[in-house]
Amino acid sequence: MSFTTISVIGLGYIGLPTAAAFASRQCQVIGVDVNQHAVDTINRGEIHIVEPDLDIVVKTAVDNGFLRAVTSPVAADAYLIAVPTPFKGSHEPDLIHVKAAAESIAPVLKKGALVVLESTSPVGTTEQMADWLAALRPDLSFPKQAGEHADINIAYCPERVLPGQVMVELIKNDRVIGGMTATCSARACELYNIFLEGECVVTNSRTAEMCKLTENSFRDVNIAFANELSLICANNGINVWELISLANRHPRVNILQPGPGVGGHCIAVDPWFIVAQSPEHARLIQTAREVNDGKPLWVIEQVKAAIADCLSETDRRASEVTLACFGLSFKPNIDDLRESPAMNIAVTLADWHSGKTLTVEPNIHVLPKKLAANSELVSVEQALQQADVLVLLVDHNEFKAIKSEQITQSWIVDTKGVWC
Ligand code: SAJ
Repeated sequence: MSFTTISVIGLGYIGLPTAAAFASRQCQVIGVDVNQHAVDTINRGEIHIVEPDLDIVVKTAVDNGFLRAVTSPVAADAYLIAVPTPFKGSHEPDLIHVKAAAESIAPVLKKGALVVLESTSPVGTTEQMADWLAALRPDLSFPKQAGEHADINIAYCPERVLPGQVMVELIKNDRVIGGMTATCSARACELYNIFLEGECVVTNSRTAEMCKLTENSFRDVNIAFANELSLICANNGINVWELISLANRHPRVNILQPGPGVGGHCIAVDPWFIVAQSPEHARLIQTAREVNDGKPLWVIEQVKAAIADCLSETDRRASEVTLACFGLSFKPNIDDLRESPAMNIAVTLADWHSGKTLTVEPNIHVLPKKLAANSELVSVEQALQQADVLVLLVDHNEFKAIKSEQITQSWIVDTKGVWC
């Protein structure tokens, strides 16, 4: 095997599971992260993120000596870069972490090494990364200059795992491999085939970069279509969930589900990379982003209207009305509150409402700081007993299990179609 030691740069939601997958196949894996806390946690055989089944794979790998974490890179046969690519300013991609990763591995790169970029990236980033490495290591040859005979092989291979199912999808999903040369692709295939049960499908680096952006933009555009329908249906007195289930009976129609907006770190970000590079052509993709980003504001207006209705029908003051928000995470049955539209809606409502605000989130034990001052974390039962107005923001299993006779409230804003 041409890969004895594998280094994974960035030990987050993608890097750590990937490092653990290689280590579980008895490769020597060195994980690198600038976060000392993450490094210490992993070296104890524990994990600093939440992902089903990851803990046991990491523990076994560390206990058996196949995985260790460090804060700065050491020499390896292959490097996988899985660092964040956020956006900055007006939605332009920020490659600062990719650049820092390239700069950190450059001094330890040795002839024959393979460098794979996994981070979601705008088209051309892999070539840019190769240029950064080439500038720092003039003693080595790179694919752009030396083609198939380069000392260093470089490829792009996007991750496409679904949070919550990472340990299964990492192994089973097909991988798109975009090598800078045929040799680069072949070596990247050899690397992933160490643990992959899915297929490696080869293309060039630019197409592979665009493929990742396309997958998430496809989902965003389709969710935007569902969210737009939900606004149109609300105006016309139509239940959008019934409408979608009817339309989806057509053999060539498959509409996704509306919700309070699109959250997470991928689908709400990646389409902007296409827009930033092709603003004049990416009109549908940009509009979809705007539709999805606008949905939380519409939900907030719906809740304000429900409270106004409650006040006029019960002759009470706003301070006497109790509001309950069900769900904070960015999607069902997880505890991840980052980039969550549900969380933003709950915070805005708790700040705005002069009465009592309750929050139900079965996946957490303490409310985040920005909500703790204005809201109280309660159980499903307490919320159903005390609240006048119910707002369903996430379709957690616990909320789906509530029976219709348990709900006595007249004012309900249900963004996921669970109770209506
Ligand atoms: N959502 C809806 N309606 C739907 C489906 C999703 O409103 O019908 C919302 C969710 O509630 C959530 C957001 O969209 O707020 C994103 O959730 P998701 O489950 O669609 O996707 P992520 O962000 O967890 O993971 C996506 C996946 N991409 C695709 O399915 C094309 C995953 O495979 C990628 O690896 C991941 O992005 C990534 O890292 O890029």
